[in-house]
Amino acid sequence: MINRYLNLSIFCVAILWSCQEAQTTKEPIGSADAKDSAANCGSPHSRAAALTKGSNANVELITLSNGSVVPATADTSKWPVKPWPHKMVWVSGGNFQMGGVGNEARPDEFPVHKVAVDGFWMDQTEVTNEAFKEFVQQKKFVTTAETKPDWEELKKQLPPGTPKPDESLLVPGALVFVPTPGPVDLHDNSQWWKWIPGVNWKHPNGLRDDVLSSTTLDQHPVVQVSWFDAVTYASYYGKRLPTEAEWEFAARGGKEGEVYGWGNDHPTNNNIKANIWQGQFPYINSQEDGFVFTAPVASYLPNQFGLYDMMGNVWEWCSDWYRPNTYAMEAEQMIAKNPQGPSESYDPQEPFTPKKVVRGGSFLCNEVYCASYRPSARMKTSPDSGESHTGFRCVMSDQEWRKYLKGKRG
Ligand SMILES: [Ca+2]
Ligand SMILES: [Ca+2]
Repeated sequence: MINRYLNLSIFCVAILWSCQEAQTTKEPIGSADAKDSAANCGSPHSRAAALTKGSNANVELITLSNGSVVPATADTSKWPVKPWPHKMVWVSGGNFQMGGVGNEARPDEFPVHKVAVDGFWMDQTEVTNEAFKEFVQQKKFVTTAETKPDWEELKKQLPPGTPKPDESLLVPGALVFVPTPGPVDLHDNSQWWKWIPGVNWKHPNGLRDDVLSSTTLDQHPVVQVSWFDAVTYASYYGKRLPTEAEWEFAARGGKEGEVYGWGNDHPTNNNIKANIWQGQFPYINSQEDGFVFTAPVASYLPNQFGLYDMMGNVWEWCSDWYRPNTYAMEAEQMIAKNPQGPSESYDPQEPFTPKKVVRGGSFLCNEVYCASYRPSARMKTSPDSGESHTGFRCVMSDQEWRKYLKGKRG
């Protein structure tokens, strides 16, 4: 994963792309295939296709009193007493083996170790644009991507001696995925990540998108939100971000020891379980799952806990700092109880940049590039970075829920 500024060369690219963006405001991007795909992004037709393809069909869903839609087989007998928070599900705590399963697991997912988490409420879906819109209007909130970068803060994340870029380049903006015209070296992600001035949650994929003036993207997950934005949103509603232990426990949906959130069967063009990338990354998206970019939340079946899109669609911020050896530290205990992560971040790939954990993969994940649509997959992003494939969802303990409810009732 990348940080807000990747490296200073991105600023030069930003200016170039800004010009291209201005000239092609109404034009799709990338290859011919990607152009068609971009035009279809988020259409009702795609949503229907996604819901009825492959083995997604034939699961009975029921609607609960708090608006949550869960599998009819979900066990709500252990949920706390009503009232339940709106569109959240109760994840009964327990012990589990946390860490990598299967051949796609990476070194930072090991050692597998025993973890215990207490029960908690979790948003059924990623936070939507509609919900974030309401929050922004109520709180008069301004996100990180809408503010001018502060060089004094930025330089702390860069190798000592890095020269300051020209002041004209230090403008609000964010990172956007842009399909490439053809095959590229997959080791260089700056080829498909572009810094675009003016991009933020209101214009998530480029200046042609306008979340505020249209309802088209209302049910899509909010993106281009920094970790700080996500924390502020969560606390406004008496919630918080999940720890990565809570997130992984929830993502497994009770299926311990299985590779994916839905079991062990590999995702294919005929086995559609989540919004990921099909085709040739990052230039041809064959969109068997119905979407090139984000999908409306809950376009695919939930796991057994009633949680949607824990795999794919957008990465989700967690509360923990990232370190590749977090699990080695936790494994020193017989059982790690409600682990909160390390006190400091360290990413050997970018040692000067503190990073928070993100989980679950996104619409960009595919088996060739990252295969992070797995409960155990870990990734990291600097907390000030908004990206077009990163969002979040919130959690709260039952005690936090009762406290919030009491406060609201005054
Ligand atoms: Ca997709
Ligand atoms: Ca997700």
